[in-house]
Amino acid sequence: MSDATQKFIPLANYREYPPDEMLSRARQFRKDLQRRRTVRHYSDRPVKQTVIEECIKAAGTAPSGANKQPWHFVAVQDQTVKHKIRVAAEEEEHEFYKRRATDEWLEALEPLDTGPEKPFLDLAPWLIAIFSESYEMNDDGEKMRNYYVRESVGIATGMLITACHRAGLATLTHTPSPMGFLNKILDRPENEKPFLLLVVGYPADDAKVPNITKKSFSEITTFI
Ligand code: IYR
Repeated sequence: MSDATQKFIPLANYREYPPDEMLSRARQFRKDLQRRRTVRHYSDRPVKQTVIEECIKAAGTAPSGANKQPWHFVAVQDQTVKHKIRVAAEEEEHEFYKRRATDEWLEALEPLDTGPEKPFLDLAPWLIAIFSESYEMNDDGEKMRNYYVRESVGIATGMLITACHRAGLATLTHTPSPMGFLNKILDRPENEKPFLLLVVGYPADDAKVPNITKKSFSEITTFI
């Protein structure tokens, strides 16, 4: 057990694998992640809260600037709250598709076939709203700023998506813009800014995904 009065403690839980096992684990994990697709067609089949809890706990292990852990996750399964989120998101999305988006942006989205209607916000069993905290209040009521907030919350979100995938759940990183309505609906304080809305659940039986590919390894990598 760690003693909270000690400044440093031994690195107790690190595990080394023999080189061939290291490679096979890396390869296996890569192959498993390569199966992940962003899903927009969901089933309404329920998913146990304990699974969502485990995935959020996994996300909470993420590294963060000065270990400030500047994130908060609101996991919503309540139908009424999900519907409120849908209505507010669709309002913003109608504006986005009708007015805010540039032609270039709409052209970039064309392969995804997205639009202002977001039925998955009602259908999917879980919506996880991820908030980033640019500052926190200390016990004296002073603002204490956080550091590398977007990087930290981005890493935690990546880990959350990965945890959901490993559990056999599909996700959609949804970013209605602006997302201020999430503070109101979910009653979050002023220091929390919505980062994104993660839709989580089983894919619909007839779920389809866009016929798009990832960049090649050589395009994304340079070894020196
Ligand atoms: N937020 C809108 C538009 C949208 C934008 C990007 I960049 C995407 O990768 C996908 C969608 C929507 O959710 O439809």
